[in-house]
Amino acid sequence: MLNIIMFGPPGSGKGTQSKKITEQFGFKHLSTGDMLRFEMDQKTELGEKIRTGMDNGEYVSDKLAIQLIKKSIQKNRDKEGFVFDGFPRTKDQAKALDILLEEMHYDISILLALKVPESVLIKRLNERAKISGRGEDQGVEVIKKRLGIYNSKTKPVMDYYKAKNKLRLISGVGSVDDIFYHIHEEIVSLKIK
Ligand code: B4P
Repeated sequence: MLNIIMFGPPGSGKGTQSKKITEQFGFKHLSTGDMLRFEMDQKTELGEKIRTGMDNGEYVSDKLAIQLIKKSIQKNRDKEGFVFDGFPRTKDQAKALDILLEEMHYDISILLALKVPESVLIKRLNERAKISGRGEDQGVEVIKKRLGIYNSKTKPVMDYYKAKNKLRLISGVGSVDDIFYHIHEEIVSLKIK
């Protein structure tokens, strides 16, 4: 069983590349962003609370993110592997994920961190805003706030996996297929080991 974390700042292409990994290797794609958007679409009290925070560029609570991931892992125990997309976003989420996987005698195989310069991220998210209508992409101020939160809360998660020798850096600039080529190589080398 291989468990992969797709990591990177907002707009780095985590979702885009996770979908390609899933298509190619048949792992289960678990995106906390998608789970949160599903909750928002339900128009429940929880969904509206999530929307307000996300539209402001903020993260949801660790408690909620962990609860969503826990439910999805437990529902998909039979899968060959997971691609975690957008989770963990804090060190507390990383520790919680370790505990959840340990309970099933699994662990994280690798964290693939997409590196993209901030100017490119801002341009991509501005473009995505026109197509997706996502609240958190609307306006450079909100985008910059999200990048600030990423730098303070999420980037340190890389050290957590680096210490375990599981961090792999991947350039997230170039065509989607070229980036995937490097991701594919990393995953294949894990399968061979
Ligand atoms: P996510 O859904 O995870 O989305 P993201 O970080 O904004 O973008 P991603 O990196 O997936 O980029 P994408 O492939 O779409 O998070 C949304 C929000 O949910 C967060 O801000 C947060 O509030 C909340 N949330 C989620 N998980 C959480 C957690 N664990 N804890 C707390 N809060 C949580 O690519 C971006 C754009 O670039 C797309 O338009 C794409 O087409 C384009 N693109 C991709 N690759 C490209 C390439 N190579 N070249 C050119 N364009 C490219």
